[in-house]
This record gives sequence, structure tokens and C-alpha cells, in this order.
Amino acid sequence: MKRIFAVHDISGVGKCSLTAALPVISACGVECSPVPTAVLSSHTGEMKGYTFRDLTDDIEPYFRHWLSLGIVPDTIYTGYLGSGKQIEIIMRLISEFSLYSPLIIVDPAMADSGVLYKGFDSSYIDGMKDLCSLSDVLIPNITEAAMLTGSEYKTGYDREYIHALAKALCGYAKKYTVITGVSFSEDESGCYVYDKTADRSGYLPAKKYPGTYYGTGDIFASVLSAFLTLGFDVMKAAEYALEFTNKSIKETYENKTDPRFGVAFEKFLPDLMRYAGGKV
Ligand code: PXL
Repeated sequence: MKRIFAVHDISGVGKCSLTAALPVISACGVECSPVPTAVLSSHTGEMKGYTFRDLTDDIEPYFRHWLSLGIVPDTIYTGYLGSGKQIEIIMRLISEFSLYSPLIIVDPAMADSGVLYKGFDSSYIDGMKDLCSLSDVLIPNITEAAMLTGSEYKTGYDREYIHALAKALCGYAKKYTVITGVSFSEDESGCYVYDKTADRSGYLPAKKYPGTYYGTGDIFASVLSAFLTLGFDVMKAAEYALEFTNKSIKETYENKTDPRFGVAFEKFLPDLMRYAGGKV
């Protein structure tokens, strides 16, 4: 069985980071070995009074213990990291594990809607640039893509702007760049895939629902990571990731639940098993 080391925080409420990665990656038939970077009572978006327990000092011993047990990853997939120091540790560990040639997938989870998440500053962006330069696959949203490339963040844009961002990001990712939350018209939102290995690109659209849906970037990136680990073509992997994420958003929109608490993805997990088994 393939194995992903998933390096993210665990937030008790909000169905993001590890609470999304664990069920989603498992449903794809890939073992998910979680490396919690911090424990929070909820994510930090539109929430007040959350707890935050930093686990920086545990990350390296965690990896070393696994190494002593002979546990090595097919993929190292990083998301929300609690601090610049964590970025440095992860970069060192990625260099050490390069011996085993894992696929390195980086979701530079640090910003959205033009602003950095709470607790991050411009030095964090610089650290994230260094980590991204070790990636095979990069999965930013438009805000993160603009911050990583020093480009202007735009809300109204065309295909040329997105393509230019994707090409600029290929200075970081060795294989694929997938930009999320890309919307060329009011009623759709999707992802833009740039495959550097074949110099091809494509836009995958999905229906857009009003509102902000927390954790959907993590859900998308987790499905994509699992299918890339299984060896699926990047376009197919992105199509599955988009479809699963979009169905979960639709369900949440129709249920009228508070989107801060995450999207209702659970009942669609069997879809992932079918996709992974080739039974679509
Ligand atoms: O979904 C991204 C994310 C992950 N982890 C934490 C967050 C956020 C976004 O707000 O706050 C703790």
C-alpha cells in the first residue's frame, strides 16, 4: 500500500488540514501517516478564542522514530505549518528523505482572499518560497500564487493572468502546479493545472456556490495528493479532486450549515474508493 506523510495541523473544528486529509486519503486507498504540526481547537478563520498548541519540537523525533522502524513515504505532503521554524525543519527532513525519492507535494497554506492567515508575516512567505522550491507538485490558491511570485493579487482577471502565475510558479514545482479557486465567470470556480513535464495546461471548471467554504483547499489538495501518489495522470487526479470538493460544497450549501465548521464531505467518501478502484 502507498503511504503519504501528511504534515499539517489538526484543528478540532472546521474539517480542514488533518481532519480532512486523514479520511480523504484513506478513502482513496492510501495510508495516511499524520505529522501534526500544531493542535488547535478550531481553524483560525472567522473564529475567536481558539487554542493553539505548537508541536515544533516533536516533528523531527517523529520522523526519526518512523525511520528507525523502516517506515518511508511514497509522498511527503505538507500543508499548514505553524511557524517559520517548522518550515526549516521540514526542509531538512525532505532533504534527508530524498534518498527514498518521495513525491514532494506542497500546499503553501498561508493566505486566502488577498490576506495572510492570522499569525503569519512576510518572513513566513520567504520561508514558504524556500520550501516550495523543493516541491514536485505545488497547490496554491490565487492569493498564495501571487505572494509566492511577487505578482499583483487580482480578483478580476483573465486566463493570461492565471497562466502567467502558473508558469512563474514552475520556477518552484518540478512537475505540476495546480492553482485552486480560479473563476473566469460568476457561476463557476475551478482549478488551473499546469503540467511542466509535458508543457500542457488546462482549466477544469465546476459550479460556484455563494459563500466561503473553509477547508475546501485542504480537501482538494488531499484528494489530488492521494491520486498522484497512486500514479494517476495529473488532469484526472485534479478532475476527481474538484468533483469531490464541489459535491461537498453543494451539500453544505443546500444543508445551510455554518460554512466555518467545514463542508459535508463524508457521504461522498465512497466516490473516492470507486475512483481509486477504477470503477467510476
Ligand atoms: O484550511 C487551511 C487552514 C488550516 N489550518 C488552520 C487554518 C487554516 C485556514 O484558516 O487556520 C489552523
